[in-house]
Amino acid sequence: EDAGLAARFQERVDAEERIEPNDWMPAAYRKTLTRQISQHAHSEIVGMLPEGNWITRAPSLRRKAALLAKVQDECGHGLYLYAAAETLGASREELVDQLLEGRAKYSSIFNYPTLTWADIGAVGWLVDGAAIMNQIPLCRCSYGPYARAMIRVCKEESFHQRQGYEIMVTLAKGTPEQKAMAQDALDRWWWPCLMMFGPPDAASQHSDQSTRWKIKRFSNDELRQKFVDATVPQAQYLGLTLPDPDLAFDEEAGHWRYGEIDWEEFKAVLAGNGPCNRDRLAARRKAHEEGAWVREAASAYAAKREARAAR
Ligand code: FAQ
Repeated sequence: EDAGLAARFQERVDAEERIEPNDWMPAAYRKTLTRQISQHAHSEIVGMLPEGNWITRAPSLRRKAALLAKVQDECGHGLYLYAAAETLGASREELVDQLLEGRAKYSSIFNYPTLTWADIGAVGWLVDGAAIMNQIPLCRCSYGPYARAMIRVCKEESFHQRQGYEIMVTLAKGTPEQKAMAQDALDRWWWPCLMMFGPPDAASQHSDQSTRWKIKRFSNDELRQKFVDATVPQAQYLGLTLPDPDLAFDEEAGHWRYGEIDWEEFKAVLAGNGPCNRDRLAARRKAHEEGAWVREAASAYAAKREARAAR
């Protein structure tokens, strides 16, 4: 690769200029962004499944309407993200195949089950809360199409987070049984949510380069800490207990210190052995197969239009 072009590219990044699809970029920048954006897209699409599980069982019409809107938003996010990845030269088919064949990663968090209605509250509050913490800085990512997609995505995620927190408030201020359901959901989702931010900084293989390229603005551990600091007071307001005996406020640093994360569990989930990995991929494969007729009809229509235009 041309050293002059690479140096000029880094100068543009350093000057906070946005890199656009037709601009020169290092092959490794294109590759890492394609990886991150496609993993992010897959997460949105697979992320529809745990919540989709509760649409038909939402406790009221109002709850159902909000959940339905949230899950549809996630589908929309997945589609803009695939489109952003396509601007880097990847094809949608190739990316979807990677997911369906189990060759692509998506967020570990979506491999956990939603066992009760309270899980919908916990997912909105914590999973969307974590997603926002990670995505707000991505609005300033050096790659223009990704940064711009994140602006709208973050606005929608903030509605999702409030939707979840409001469910938690209702349950936590409800009957003792409802409060116990909320506590149980928090107990099960808390640690997996901390894992969403990725491996600890020392083990994060992509961090240094992605930071230099201004894809990442904060490290995995920095974002995890911000999330813990923001979430502890929310749990206190709910009157719920975070399932971490080591959680303590460090007066000097002004941060909540948390206990050891079980990285073995994280690795197992990434290796395909989480509680729902197989179900999630099976559901996506089934949806893809059942949608074959739509793709065929769209292609046939496109071919017909093309033939008509050529006449
Ligand atoms: N799960 O070197 P690093 C949502 C992988 S939010 C699975 O630190 P990087 C909204 C990582 O990809 C969730 N894999 O990597 C929603 C890499 O693998 P590779 C999605 C993980 O990229 C809410 C390897 O480990 N959000 O969907 C995870 O610098 C509710 C080494 O890691 C995004 O994707 C994990 N938790 O930092 C939807 C945000 N963590 O490629 C529905 C964009 C790490 O070498 C309902 N992505 N890995 O094989 C990012 O910000 C970054 O990619 C990180 C990882 C921070 C996730």
